[in-house]
Amino acid sequence: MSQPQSQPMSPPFDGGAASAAYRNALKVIESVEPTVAGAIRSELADQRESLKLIASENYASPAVLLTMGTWLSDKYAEGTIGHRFYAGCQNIDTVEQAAAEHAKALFGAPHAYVQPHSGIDANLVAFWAILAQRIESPALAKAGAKHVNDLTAEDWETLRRELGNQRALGMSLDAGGHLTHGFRPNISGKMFEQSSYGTDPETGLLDYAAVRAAAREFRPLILIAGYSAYPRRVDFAKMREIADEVGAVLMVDMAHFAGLVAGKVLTGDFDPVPHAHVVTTTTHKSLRGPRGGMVLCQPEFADAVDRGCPMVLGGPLGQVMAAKAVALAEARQPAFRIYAQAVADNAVTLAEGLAKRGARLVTGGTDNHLVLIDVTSFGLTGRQAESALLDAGIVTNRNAVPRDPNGAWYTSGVRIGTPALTSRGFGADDFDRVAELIVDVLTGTTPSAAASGAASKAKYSIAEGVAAKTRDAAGELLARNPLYPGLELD
Ligand code: DSN
Repeated sequence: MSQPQSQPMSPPFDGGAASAAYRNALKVIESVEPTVAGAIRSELADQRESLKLIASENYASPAVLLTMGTWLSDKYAEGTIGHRFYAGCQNIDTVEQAAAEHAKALFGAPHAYVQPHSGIDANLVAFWAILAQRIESPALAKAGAKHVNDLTAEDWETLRRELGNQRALGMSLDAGGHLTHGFRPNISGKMFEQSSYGTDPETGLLDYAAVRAAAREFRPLILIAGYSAYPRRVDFAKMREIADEVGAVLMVDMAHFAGLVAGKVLTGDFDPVPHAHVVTTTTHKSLRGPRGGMVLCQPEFADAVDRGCPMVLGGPLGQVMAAKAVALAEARQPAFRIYAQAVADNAVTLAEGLAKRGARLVTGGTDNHLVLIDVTSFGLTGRQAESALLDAGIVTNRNAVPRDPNGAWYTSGVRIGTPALTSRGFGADDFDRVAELIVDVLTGTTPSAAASGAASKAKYSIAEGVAAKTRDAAGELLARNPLYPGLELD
């Protein structure tokens, strides 16, 4: 018998139907590889039993998850809608078109490309599209050639040098920028000469005058905005003004806050879509879709973006594009706006709950979905804090803070976000209690006196009983806000 959905912040689903679907699916998987079936069961139990505060994670709906387990996976479909390198792609065309149309309508974007397999892939597509539109096309026109294969050896050599000699300006990693925004360990840092803008040392906030000064001096081809650990809104109208002033393309990576854009929490100057030339995102974070990426762009970049596969992407994943269509359809429902507002409101409650109990927060608070605690105020490194919280059933991730003395591995911060627990139905009182539990654990944790060298940044001990008491309290919160209520595997 189907059970009513009691999870206010998630799309409604029929618990009985979902239970039957997963029980049968697990039976089929178990008959071939029981280890995998066991891990699938165990992952659901783990997710149900922990306070998931990783800012980049969420819980997709059963409709989204089930869409991925289908034979749309078995089709090759390189190319784009209606222009494939393989025959028989009509159903892939249908799902790709549906996802693209939903994305355009949801975000008010002139063009959407839904093939990227991840955020890194989306950024790579964007980089190459910008290079193609701004560097390659003019070079072809100058040489009177239609295609790169028509260039002389000399013109080809010149073009390759130009493609490899461009500049990108992005937010520095310790200020909350992302590795794929031109940093050396990532391919983007090898493609571009990179420079960074940071945040104000006093306030921790983006300093637009400093961004303008950096852009004027560095003259990048691409000004990259967006972040994965900055707890504030960004004024994209201002970023576009800066880009225009220096003739740069404004690319915004909204992977973290796409759900807040979709849910109209970030609007006007804070909505990147009307201001940026190209916007990239993942689909699985605050947007609550399947694991994957997407590019939105102005019409002038559409042709180049649509060449993402096979330019830098392997064959599109039909089952994931279909799941993106389902998730985007969910995000177009009025309920998603309520969810997105709750994500932002809950982040404020969490920040206030932490701050009033003595935690030091980067920028002093939040106006998006995440909070960054500077755990040196508890005498800990990010690594120690992350591990101690995990011992107590609270899943977070360590993260650098601006000008971090402990570097990117041990770090001085812990990043926490509200999208996942808000999907479970956590409200203001719950998040205030979560703040209390986090502070209890951090206050009860001390660096290990016995450790020396690098180990002194990793080892810690927790006061007797704190982890167990926190687990019990977390268990109560989780029981009040069940994950996928009505979905039973046995
Ligand atoms: N891994 C994502 C995050 O946690 O922010 C971004 O790459």
